[in-house]
Amino acid sequence: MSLTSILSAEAIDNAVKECQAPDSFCYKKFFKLCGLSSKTPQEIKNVFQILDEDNSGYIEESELKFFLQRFVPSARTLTDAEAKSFISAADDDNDGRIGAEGWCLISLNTLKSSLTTGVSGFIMNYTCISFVFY
Ligand SMILES: [Ca+2]
Ligand SMILES: [Ca+2]
Repeated sequence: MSLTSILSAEAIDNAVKECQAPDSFCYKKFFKLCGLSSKTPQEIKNVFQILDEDNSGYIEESELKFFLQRFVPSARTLTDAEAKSFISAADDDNDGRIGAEGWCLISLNTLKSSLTTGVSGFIMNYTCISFVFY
């Protein structure tokens, strides 16, 4: 499975172009532009598994540095500050790496903030958490 089988190549290009300048990366903006925040929990989980290159079950800082390059090989690496703030946004259990649950939550929270009611966001989160745990 590749990222372009889940997300459109055009949307990925746009998302990567938006954060070409060092320290301009914002995961919320990126997830929205590349279309990840409107994907199903299953697809979001698939993206997580692609990004977890060594199949450790976590996205570590060393993998996150190359986050943009996983989407577009010619993209830049994330700066230390970007990688750290990305991790801290998704690191709900403070172990310094992103687990599937944290990944799902930040992906769907991006969507929730763009909905007019919080109800569907809650249902989406609930579905996602159930999916991760069961
Ligand atoms: Ca990993
Ligand atoms: Ca964590």
